[in-house]
Formats: sequence, C-alpha cells, structure tokens
Amino acid sequence: MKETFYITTPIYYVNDVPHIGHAYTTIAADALARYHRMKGQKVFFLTGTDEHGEKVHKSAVQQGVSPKELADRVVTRFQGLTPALHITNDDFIRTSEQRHYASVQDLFRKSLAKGDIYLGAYEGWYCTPCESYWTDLQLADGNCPECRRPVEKRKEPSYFFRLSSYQRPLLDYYERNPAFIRPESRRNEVVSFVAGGLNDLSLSRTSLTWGIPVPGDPAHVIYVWYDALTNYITGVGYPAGGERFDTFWPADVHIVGKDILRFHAVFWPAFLLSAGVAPPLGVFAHGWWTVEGQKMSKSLGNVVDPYEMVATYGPDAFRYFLLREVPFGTDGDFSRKALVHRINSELANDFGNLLNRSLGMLGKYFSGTVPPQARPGEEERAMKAKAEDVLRAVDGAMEELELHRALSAIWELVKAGNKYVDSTAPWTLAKDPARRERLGTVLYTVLETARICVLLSAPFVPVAAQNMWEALGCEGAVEKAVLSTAGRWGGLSEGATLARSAVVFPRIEE
Ligand code: ME8
Repeated sequence: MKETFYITTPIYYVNDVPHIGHAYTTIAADALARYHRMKGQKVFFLTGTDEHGEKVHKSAVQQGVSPKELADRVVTRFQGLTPALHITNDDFIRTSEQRHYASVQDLFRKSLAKGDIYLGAYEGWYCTPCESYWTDLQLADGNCPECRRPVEKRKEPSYFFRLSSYQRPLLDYYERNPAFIRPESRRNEVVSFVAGGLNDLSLSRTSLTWGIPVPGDPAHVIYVWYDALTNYITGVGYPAGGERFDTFWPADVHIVGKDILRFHAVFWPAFLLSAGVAPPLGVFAHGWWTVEGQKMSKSLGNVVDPYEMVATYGPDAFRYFLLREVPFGTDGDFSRKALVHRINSELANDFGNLLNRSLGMLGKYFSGTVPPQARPGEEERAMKAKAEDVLRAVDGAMEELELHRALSAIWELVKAGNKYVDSTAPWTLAKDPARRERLGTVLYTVLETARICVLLSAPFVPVAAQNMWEALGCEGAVEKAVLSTAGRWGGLSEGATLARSAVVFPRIEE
C-alpha cells in the first residue's frame, strides 16, 4: 500500500454561493479522504476557491463591489461548508493569496524558459458590455450569446501555450497510466479528443485586470484556468517545495465534475510536463445532478442549498443520499422524496434498528453488559466471514472510487445482521435459562456486526458513526480507528456496559 494519499476538489468560483454540485464533489472527496486515513495512510485533502477571471469580475461589477470584496464575502460561504458538512480538508486555498501568485508565476516562467509559451495575438468576437471574447461557434445568430448584443472582431496580444507540441506526450502519458482518467468511458472521450489534434492555447489577456500578472509583462493577466489548475501544487508548497510537496505531489486524484474534465486531463498535465513537474496520478469525473427531474438553475428557482439540506435533514443523511443514490461517475436526480425514503428505510430502519434492537436486548437480558462470545456456531462463523468479505469489498470499491458500491456492501452487512437476529430469535432464547450462553453468543455476534458496520460507515456518516461507536463502548474517535486492526472480528469489549439505545438517524415524516 502507498503510504500517502493526496486528494483535491475543484476550486469553486466565488461569483455565486455554493449549491448541491459543490457540496457533492466536496462530500465525495471527504469520504475518500476519511477512508484513506482509516487505512493508515498519510492524507492531504485540499479544497478552495477560484477567485480570478472574467466570471468573478463580471459578477462583482453587477453587484457594484470590487472583485476582491466579492471574493472575501463569498469565500466564507464555501469555507462554512467544512463545519456544516463535516468536511476534513487539511487546507483551503484561495487563488488571491500571495503563495498562489508566486506559484503560478513560477510555473509560467518555467514554460516560458523552455519555449513552450510565446507571444502571439488572440483574435475573436468581442462583446464590449460583457467584456468577453466568443468564438464563431459560440455566437448566437451572430450576436453575443450572453446579452444578445452585436459583437466586433478584435485582436489583442496574448501569450500562447504550445499545446500542439503535447499531443504525443499526452497520449503516451494516458497509455502508460491506464487509470489516469476515470471512469473508463470518460477516458475514451479524452483520448479521442487529444488524438484529434490540439491547438495552441491562449494563456493571457490584456483586456482584463483581475488576475495574476504575466511575469515581466504586467499588461497581461494569466488565463484563469492556468491560474486555477495551479492551485493543486500551490496547496502542497510549490514553488518552494519542501517536505509536504515531496510527500504528496503528484496528487493521487483530482475529483472534478464531468464538465471540467478536459481542463484537468488535457491542459493540466501538459502545463506540468512542460514545466518539468510530474502530472497527477489520476482524475475522476463525476456526473451532474438535476433537481426533481429538471436542470438546476437560478431562473427556475430550484437551486439546492447545502446549508438548508443540513438544517433540515442533518449532515449524515445529506452525505449518505448523495453518495448512495447514484453510481459515482454518472448523472443523477435529486428529489426530497427519494432522500426521505432513503433516510427512513436505509438509515433509520436498517442501520438504526440493527443497533438499537441489539442494545435494547442487551439491556433487557444482560443489564447492558457485553457477554462473552462463548461458543460460536455455524451461523456465527458465517457472520464473521460475511463481515470479512464486506471489509474486502468496501476496500476494492473505495480503491476504484465506486462509493455507491462501498455503501451497498456495507448495507449488505447491515441487512445480514438484521437477518441473523431474526433467525436466531434472541427473545425465544431468553425464555430458556439453559440457553443463556447461546443468548450471550448471539448478542455478542450481532453487536460485533454492528460495530463493523459503524466502523465502515464512518467515512460516509461521520456524526452518527461517532455516536454509535460510543454507544458500543468503543474508545476514541472512530475516524482515528485503523481498519486493519479495528476491522478484525472480536473488537467489541466483553464486560463493557453499554447504553440501552442511541440516537442515530431520526425518522423523517413523509
Ligand atoms: O468550474 N451537479 O468552478 P464552479 C454536479 N472554478 N456537479 C455540479 C453541478 C451539478 N448540477 N453544477 C456544478 C469551476 N457542478 C472552476 C474549477 S478547478 C481548477 C476550477 C460542479 O464553481 C462542476 O462540475 O463552476 C464543477 O466540478 C464544480 O461544481 C465547480 O464548479
């Protein structure tokens, strides 16, 4: 096993407040970061905000504030997601920070020195009120696709990146690293895009001032995507380098939405290869959410606010739903009905019940004291084997970034635990004093099954998992438990006295 794991989210534009799409990427990355910590790896998890460029500039102008003022206000909404959603990022990067200026300019200088960046001219259709360039293809009946006003052909000096020289190196990189782009279907898209030929990329603007100046030519600001992508190395200490950079770079995986895969899988590795920095090891593109069957948009008024979700359903339920409802990598639909249904049936009924019925019986038959495993029989050996299978299945799924598959494996164990209770019928055993030892073995087995379910669920439902962990008399923070030891059957302490119930996943009225 690799000793380290570096995972990132995209950095979010501060032109608007966070919505479900942002929360989704961050939650998925968090579950992965938490899981890898529980594997005993040294993890670095980075998120942050993308504060430069036209989008943010425009939004600031509309609101009558400076871009920096807008960024300073909106960034708090993104930073607030960390406590609200129980995110465990190790750092939060803002592209307006000094450390980032140094990083972007250094990377730029390296490619300039290599001859991969040259001064040319950018030509396009310019819309003056929108301060934007458009290509022929983007125009709407010859007009600006945003404000519908006429555009004019304009030319401005621009630095270009020799992306055309990187077609072969990129294709080689994809070939040598088959897992670089995931899921597989996305990989094929990117490979055929690159195989189709690459044009050089305009990397600077003189028509915009809100950005990082080109080193040595401050009339230009650097293209926002070049600036934004570089955050991933700034966050671990580029350009100074040092222990953090050496430990964590190249990143293991950048989690991104499917719409921004090309930037990450084509431009970013090319920029790095040119500057002599190792490209990341992986990029994973997830799908998009619609809301109640419709595209999410401000004009439809159906934007899902993560803060509202947490206030209504709690962080665990929201996290669980997003990661369970659709396979990670495909599109999905968000609906309150589906969310409530999953909370009630999978969290409250299946999982909450497994724990509470076992704690209840332990209280009733053993005054809450965990009995010894005494004499495990065939059914107990089967439960233990099932738990071991599930631990392996979860690991395989998490390594493949198949979060939904990890969750469904955990729920198989939850269901197997409930079935075991039904078939061993402790309430019947309790009637016969001669079967007390057997009753003890059964209760130990079901509580131990619950303990392993709790352990495995901790990356997904961290708050409830901690409560359940404590209810089971386990010490310390579940997030600090290491799977290879804590996942071994028999971790539940015999003789410990447990509570008779735990508040875990409250049911929601439909
Ligand atoms: O793209 N469902 O920032 P951003 C799922 N700053 N994901 C969604 C979504 C939806 N309905 N809507 C948006 C940027 N997203 C750049 C990134 S990284 C170096 C720079 C996702 O704030 C989208 O796919 O516009 C993207 O991954 C993320 O939100 C950030 O979007």
